[in-house]
Amino acid sequence: MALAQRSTLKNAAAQRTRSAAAPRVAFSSPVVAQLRQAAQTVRAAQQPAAQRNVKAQAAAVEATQAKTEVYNKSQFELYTLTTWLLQEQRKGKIDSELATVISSISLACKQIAAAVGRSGISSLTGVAGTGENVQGEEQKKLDVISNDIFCNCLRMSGRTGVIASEEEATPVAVEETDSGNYIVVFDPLDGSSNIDAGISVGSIFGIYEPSETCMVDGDLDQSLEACITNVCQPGKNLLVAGYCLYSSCHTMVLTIGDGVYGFTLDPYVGEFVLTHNRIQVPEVGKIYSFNEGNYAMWDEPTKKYMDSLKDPAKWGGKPYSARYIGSLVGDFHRTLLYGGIYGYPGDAKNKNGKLRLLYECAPMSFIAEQAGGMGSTGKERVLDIQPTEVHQRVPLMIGSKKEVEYYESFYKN
Ligand code: AFP
Repeated sequence: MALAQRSTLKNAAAQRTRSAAAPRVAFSSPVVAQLRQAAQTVRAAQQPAAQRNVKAQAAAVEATQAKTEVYNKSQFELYTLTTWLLQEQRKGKIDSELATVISSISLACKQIAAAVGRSGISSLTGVAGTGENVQGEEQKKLDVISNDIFCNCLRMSGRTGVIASEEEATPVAVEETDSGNYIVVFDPLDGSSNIDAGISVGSIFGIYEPSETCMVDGDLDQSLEACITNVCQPGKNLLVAGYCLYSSCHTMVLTIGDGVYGFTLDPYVGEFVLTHNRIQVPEVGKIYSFNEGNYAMWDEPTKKYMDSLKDPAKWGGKPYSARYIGSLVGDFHRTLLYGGIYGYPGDAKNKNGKLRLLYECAPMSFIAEQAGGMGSTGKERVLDIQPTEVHQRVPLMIGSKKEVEYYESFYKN
């Protein structure tokens, strides 16, 4: 496909200035004192034996201990996302190309975290003035900025061939010069209606291998169609899925199909650091996260299910607790760590609910399954659904295995 034609496929908005707080390294005083003491005792231990008095000899013993202690504590040892990716590469679980794509996404998330953190100060709150996106939702300034950041990082990685974003009407082919193999689907800033109140938001992404080439020389329509075919893959084909939660701390949760790992952004070092090793969602959890404002529009099985959760007689006097942020990444992250269920069912107005299959439900379901949980529409496994369109919506019930099964049971009876 000609370069000019490829360029017409892309629809990224103009790049905007970003500013980030300059990271500062700060050591707490007890740590400094400990290091000084260790250095003194090491110096004492290095003196020739004859010059040492009894006190110095005691210090020598202490020095060995102090050295060992400082080392064993490993208080300055950081197991970063980069280190983790290198280890997984060494184990043969991913190749360097895929590691590069994940790294470029982590860079995008760091940039978005900085933009979100400073949004109130840098006048990044409010609507973009670009009108509605393809979903019919008004774009916030940070929606546009986050989409730009994601597109730029992926393009510059040189390993991405096609990108599909919530904020783009159609999938975008990366220009030939920067193009690579992988297909990346993403929602750059989910929950952005929360942003002006400083409430948690997040980015969600999934990575696929192309199912066929997107390069159809000279024919723009055919190229676009090939891009759509490539992007419309069932979630069970995902190689990688993840999200980044921008909140009181910024956490990237990731699966490459072998367990789920969480990395928290260390603001002083500027790196995601491994903090959650092999996350397992509890099998049960008495927290539900649904927008109950839609209750009257739900179907009978969903209403009966919801009524049952609130019936104290059914649960030994203590019904389920409700928690709902209205930000999928935040609600899902809590569900993953504490257990329970997040649900966005279909209703009389929107029979497939609100959430998008490709870049919300499928990646989150892959993560849930990898953590021992489930992702279902209530009637079928989300990862088995073959998408028919890029922005397709499906109902989503996700979280603890037993809780999702309990929801499904209302459709079976
Ligand atoms: P926004 O990005 O427009 O805030 O939508 C967020 C979202 O897609 C998802 O993050 C929430 O779980 C869901 O919508 C909340 O929808 P309701 O406002 O209808 O509860």
